[in-house]
Amino acid sequence: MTAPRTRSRRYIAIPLGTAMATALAFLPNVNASAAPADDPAGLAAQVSAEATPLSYVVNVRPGHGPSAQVKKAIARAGGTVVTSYDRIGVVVVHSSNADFAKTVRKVRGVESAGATRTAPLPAQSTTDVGTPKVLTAEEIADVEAAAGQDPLQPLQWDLPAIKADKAHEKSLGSRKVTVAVIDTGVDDTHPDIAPNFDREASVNCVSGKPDTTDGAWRPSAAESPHGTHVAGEIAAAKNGVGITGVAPGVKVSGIKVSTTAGFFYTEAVVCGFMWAAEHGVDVTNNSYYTDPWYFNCKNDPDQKALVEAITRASRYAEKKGTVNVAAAGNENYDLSADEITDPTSPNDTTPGERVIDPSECLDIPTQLPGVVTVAATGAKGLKSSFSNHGLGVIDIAAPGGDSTRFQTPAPPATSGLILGPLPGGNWGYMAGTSMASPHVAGVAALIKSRHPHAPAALVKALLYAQADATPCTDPYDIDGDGKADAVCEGPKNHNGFYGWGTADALDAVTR
Ligand SMILES: [Ca+2]
Ligand SMILES: [Ca+2]
Ligand SMILES: [Ca+2]
Repeated sequence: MTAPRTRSRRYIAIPLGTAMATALAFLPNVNASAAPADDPAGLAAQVSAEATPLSYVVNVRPGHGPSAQVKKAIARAGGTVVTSYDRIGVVVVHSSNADFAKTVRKVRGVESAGATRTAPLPAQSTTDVGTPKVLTAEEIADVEAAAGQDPLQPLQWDLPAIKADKAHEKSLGSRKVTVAVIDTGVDDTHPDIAPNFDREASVNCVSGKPDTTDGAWRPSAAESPHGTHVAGEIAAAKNGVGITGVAPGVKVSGIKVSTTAGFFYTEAVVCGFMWAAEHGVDVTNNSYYTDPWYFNCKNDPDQKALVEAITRASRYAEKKGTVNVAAAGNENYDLSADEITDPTSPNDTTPGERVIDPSECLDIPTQLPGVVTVAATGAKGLKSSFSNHGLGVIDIAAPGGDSTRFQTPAPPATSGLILGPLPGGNWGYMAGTSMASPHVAGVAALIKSRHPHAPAALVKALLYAQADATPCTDPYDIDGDGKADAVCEGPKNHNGFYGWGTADALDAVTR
């Protein structure tokens, strides 16, 4: 069973009623083939359509695009330019030359260059999707909504957890605010999403170059429901149908960046941030990490180039006024530790175990400067068992759900996971920091609605100042076996589990 990137994706999807261990086993069964064919004659580029090229980012000086000399060097090294983001100096290139990156790094004007994947471009298989359990008609009929609630709102314990229910009595957010979901695609035909969908700000960025074909932002039936769930958590309409999002009056768009097999590659993510920046997006939600490396180490020339490309793109978006919000990850890692053992990378070919220093090797985009890093909480308001943490890394916390056994919600809610829309007009539960990040993106959208001229830095400052201080949980023994499962460091109003605190939707609409 696989979910596009759901597994290690900070956004694991936990099927309804399933234990954590199963959810964490939600891996893409990637049957990637071996490395690109040997090319001793260096001729593969000339027949590149038939070869098995890799994709690269080549970073040059921002502002003018690659010089004629760099362009020539890229071609001479067997590269074909897919697209070029001149303002940030990031060029997306395909090449079948195994030495492509090494060769162009030596060219004057190239600041860094690296392969964005370890599996050849066409080689990934379609994997089956770990679809969360869909709520049945019977389960839906069993829910008794109060006056003024959407039918499934009684199951949404996550809304009162951030005072979103109270906030909605004051404001649902502004139609002038758009949150872009950079993810697996969004099903805008879903009745909870259609009323708030922003087509102008939606696109397919999977190749690294925007594909504006109508509907290209949607997931296919074989692809993950992840992005649709995330979009609904942010902005499901308050319309008498299904659930209510955190900011049900704002608009939401879909920027599809993952391959059918569920990989989020660097060139697609760069395209996503640039699209958001150029299309008036106020907030981006990023519930993923860029594949194939969980951590990108700056002392590796390939990974260094990936960090550089996405740093430039996310910074560019922030300068244009976009607040970038990202999930902290689902491995219960302490991201402020001296070292972490990562057994999962690269995840598109054969992973090897490596010990990394998280101050040198970044989980991107969540650890990039300026990005809002979100940890997950469960129905008891405690850090989710799986949520990554770390003093100085986590900025804020919000509901992402947890095993119902660990954190049981108060009735009438029945599941400790997060309810959201699924493609095909359905609703179901998922959990992960993937689900926490959209709650913060929704609160940021409410702040932006109230302060329409606020630059990104001010929206973030308000987000953190309004968050409800949440002291460390100490000891943290979430499974109750008598042994601590994580250690929280820092004071009440800024610590490694909850950052500045738990997001507050009511303050967002009243202050
Ligand atoms: Ca609704
Ligand atoms: Ca507050
Ligand atoms: Ca324990």
